[in-house]
Amino acid sequence: MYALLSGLWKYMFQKDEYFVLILGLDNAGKTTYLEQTKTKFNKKYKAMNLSKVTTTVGLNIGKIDIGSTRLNFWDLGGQEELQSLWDKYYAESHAVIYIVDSSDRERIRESKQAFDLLITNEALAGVPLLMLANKQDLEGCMTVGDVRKIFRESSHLIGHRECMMAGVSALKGDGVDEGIDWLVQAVQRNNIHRPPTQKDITR
Ligand code: G3D
Ligand code: MG
Repeated sequence: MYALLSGLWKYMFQKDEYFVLILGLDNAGKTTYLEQTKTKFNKKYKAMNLSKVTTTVGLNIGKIDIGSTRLNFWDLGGQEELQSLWDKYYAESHAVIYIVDSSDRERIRESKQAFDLLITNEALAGVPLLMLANKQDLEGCMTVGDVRKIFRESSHLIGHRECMMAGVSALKGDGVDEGIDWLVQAVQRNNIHRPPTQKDITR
């Protein structure tokens, strides 16, 4: 009886909380992606005008609830001088979303370098990785296949983590739901290695 009641209590008032880092170069679309995700998954969230998103200097945070799972997002500034702050968050994170600007051929190598640095960091070992080739709405941008080809060179560094690459348009919202659905399942599958924290929900 106790087990049943405590199970019900947990179902109703507790959530499994996961922390998700949103990383990528500045201008990749991280903040737009976070805003779009909050808009899609939080019924009550009053969407900001996505064209008014400004450069992130510190940290943007956001959360969404999917069933009894809560995802907390940390959208960190991507400018070179801010990238050195990324690893302060690695140990506490359960997943990484890495965003690439598919329309920026000039900086794709720079993006791959930043990516290589983060996935070889020990503190992120085994953490699921969602890679997003963003701005797919722009004509003439690199396709998901193009971006995949470049990042495939890093496949030996990715190791034994779950990894998915998908095309999205953070601005239009295309592909956002599918990625988040995958991520929720991936962090749950990785529960043994990175257990969630339990959070009492008061609202
Ligand atoms: P960041 O947080 O990674 O630095 P932002 O990136 O979210 O601030 O976005 C940088 C610029 O890219 C913004 O344009 C934003 O509107 C644009 N952007 C983000 N995602 C998309 C997308 O999917 N498609 C298109 N076409 N543009 C996108 P501005 O002009 O405000 O600098
Ligand atoms: Mg930003």
